[in-house]
Amino acid sequence: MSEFTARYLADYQPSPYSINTIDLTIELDEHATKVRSILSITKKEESDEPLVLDGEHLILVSVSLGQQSLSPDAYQLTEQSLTIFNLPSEFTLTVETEVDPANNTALEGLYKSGDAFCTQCEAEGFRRITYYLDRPDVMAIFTTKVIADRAKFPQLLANGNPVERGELNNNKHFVTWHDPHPKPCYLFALVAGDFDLLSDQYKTASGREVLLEIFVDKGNKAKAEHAMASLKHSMKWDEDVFGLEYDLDIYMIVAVDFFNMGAMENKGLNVFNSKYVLADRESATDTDFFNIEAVIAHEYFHNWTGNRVTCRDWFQLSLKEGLTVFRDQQFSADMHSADVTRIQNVKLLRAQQFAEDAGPMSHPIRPEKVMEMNNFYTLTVYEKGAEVIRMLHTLLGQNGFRKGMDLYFDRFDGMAVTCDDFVTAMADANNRDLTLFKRWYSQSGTPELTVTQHFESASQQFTLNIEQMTPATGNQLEKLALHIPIKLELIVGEEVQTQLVELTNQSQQFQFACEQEPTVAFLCDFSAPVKVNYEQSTAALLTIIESSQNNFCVWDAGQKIMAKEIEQLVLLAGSQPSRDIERMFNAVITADYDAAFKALMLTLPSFDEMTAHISKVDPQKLISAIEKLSTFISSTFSAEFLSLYKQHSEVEHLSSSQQVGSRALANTCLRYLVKLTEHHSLVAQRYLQATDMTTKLGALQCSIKQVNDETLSLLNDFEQQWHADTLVMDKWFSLNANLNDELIFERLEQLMARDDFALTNPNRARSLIGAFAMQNNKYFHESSGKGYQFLAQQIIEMDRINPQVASRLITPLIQFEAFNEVHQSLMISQLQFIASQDNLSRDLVEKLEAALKE
Ligand code: B3K
Ligand code: ZN
Repeated sequence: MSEFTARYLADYQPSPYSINTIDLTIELDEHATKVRSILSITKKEESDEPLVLDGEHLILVSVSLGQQSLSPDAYQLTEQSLTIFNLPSEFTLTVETEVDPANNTALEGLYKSGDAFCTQCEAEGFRRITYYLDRPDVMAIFTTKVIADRAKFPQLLANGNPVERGELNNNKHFVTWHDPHPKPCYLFALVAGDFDLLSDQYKTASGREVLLEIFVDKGNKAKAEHAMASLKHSMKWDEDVFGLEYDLDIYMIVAVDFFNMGAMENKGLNVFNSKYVLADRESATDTDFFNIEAVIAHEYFHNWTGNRVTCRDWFQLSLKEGLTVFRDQQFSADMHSADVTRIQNVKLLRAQQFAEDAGPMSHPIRPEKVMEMNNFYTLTVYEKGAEVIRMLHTLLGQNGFRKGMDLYFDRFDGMAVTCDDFVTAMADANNRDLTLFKRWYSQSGTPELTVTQHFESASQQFTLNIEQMTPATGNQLEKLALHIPIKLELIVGEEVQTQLVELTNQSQQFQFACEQEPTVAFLCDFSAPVKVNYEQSTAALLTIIESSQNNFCVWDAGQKIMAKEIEQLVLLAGSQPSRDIERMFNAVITADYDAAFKALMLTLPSFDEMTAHISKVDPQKLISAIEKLSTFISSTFSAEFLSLYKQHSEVEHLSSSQQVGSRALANTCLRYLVKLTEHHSLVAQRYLQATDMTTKLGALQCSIKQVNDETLSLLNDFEQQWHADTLVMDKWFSLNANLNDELIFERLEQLMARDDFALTNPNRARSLIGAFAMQNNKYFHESSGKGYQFLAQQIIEMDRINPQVASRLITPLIQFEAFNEVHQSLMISQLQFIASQDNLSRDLVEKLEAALKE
């Protein structure tokens, strides 16, 4: 398959050239945009090495050295590069290129989103705009002159501050931007369009005024208010918690509909998927509001962790991403309930990252081998990376962590550095030896802890024996012991002792003085990204639910009871739910929790969380087991659910955060109630009465899982009301993709034939194809293999349009090892079918090779 080569961390070499300044002039045109780039370049030391500039999908118009235009025999041009020989120690190079933004469906480099022009350069998109040293350790000062038609593109934006603007011939105008901070080219951005603008101001702690601007499609200005408030909260939080201020006079965010991922932290000019900017009560859910705040914060926090201090090479991606995810998680925890936020982080990690780490693309948070960099913007680099930072925070404490961050910025501001540099700064600032801890950066796979306990009543000594083992992963067979911080509680009656122990060996014993044998709440706050095997009785788990002071452990104990039940139902055909589940639900339903936490306590582990738990599971058996358990719970507790539901359906009198909790809890109760025919009518009732999107969508989500005559008419009603709102229609497509109905495959075909469906729009494609493959487990894993076949066909088509999106869609197929043999072989045959196609992208080839390597 492979005509593509891999790159290795071990081969890193600094560039022999540095670029001091780059002056860009970009004259925008749909199909023939002209880019002139003037580079001032220095050779770092005397050598004959030629200058090799990266460039792809470019038309080269001219190259000049100083005033001298170079003839084609003075340079070498390939599909990927422009090489120039015999260069002096300092020189100016002018390169003119032409690109075709309107046909750029990969959405990398310069492209069109609707009527606007925008860019996406991370990881290696700048080379689709001009020839350049496209690597993060080459940092230059950028000046960008943008030229475009005045009427069609009244707003012309780039990084930094605007320094000049004026009128030109042919109804064109220009704006020149200057960014005083040297930066790698992946942080370059340009936007041109005709937007509505929401402006505001922020005064920094040191008293500087910063202009804040959010650009959105015409008519959407009011929907940017929440994003603006979130931005101001983020700026304040980073000053308060880390002493970090913003460093330019202007901060701009542009929302576009066509975007490969969530958002991008370009210096001073973030470009966002409109999904993470636009919201109002009628059209966005509570989760949307939460996510917008988190993504706005994430991109803002990158200004220090990513932009001021950046990555030496792309293998170090977690340096900025793990750290910035940790920062945004801490911010969300401070803005909302810390416990609920933490539980949501852990759910995502266990459901998705554990699967990635057990699958064929398993890699350490600092990968060592990469074929296509875009394939490594993963849950491992981001979410597990954030867990690794969190462990440092746990080991060093808040103050120690802050000291380490301060030293990191003192040492490395304005530089491109490595993960190792970061951990060393943490170690030096705290006088700690973190050598062993650094293994987290090079070892892949999810460690498993096996815990046993022993109590000696004569000596009143309690012993915990903890062993660690990381299973071999595709790229690594040998595993070493890791440094693992474990928070735990020893519970004896009313008394709760909190401990932090550090596991550094394969196997270790920890002793505690206790008058009686305690119940252990293990891994409080999920203090390490590990799996735990610890045989605890249901009675012990119920004690934790009752008495632990750590809400993560309270929640996790409930999850363990439910997971055990599901596992029994899967493994023992014909078995029935046990009394344990009744005891647990009794305790939880009557407990005095806040509503958001109660909703989590009442929610069963998901299909994805369970596949990480039961090896080689038959997906259909798993689905039936979850269904059986939830039906049992529904009928056993229907009266309780009904009364909770009623109590939490009236929310007007509550504070806004209480409303969020109540809506979540009412939706959770409704999901149980709808399993009973006598309560079906509640769904339409709730849908019709709802005035906010969380409630409306909650009702529809119940309806599509318990399909009846009403379901399609509710979906039609929703479509009628929202057909003009792109983001809400994405939700509608996802609802359809999740229909629990045998006709789903016909339905998918009909939906894809609609005028408002297009594979060129990533949000829309993900909302249908992605939602089907990742959420509609019953039909995606249908035993005939039809679901896999559907996905494979879409991936092949998508790959010709947008390789990055295709490569993300393939995730559920390559993780076949989680399932039983029948399903595995059906999945593998679809992967082989994809692999047999011609001209596959590097993105897909890398994953197919990993998945099919035997
Ligand atoms: N840094 C970007 C992600 C770029 C992805 C490139 N395929 C967004 C973020 O993590 O903040
Ligand atoms: Zn990021």
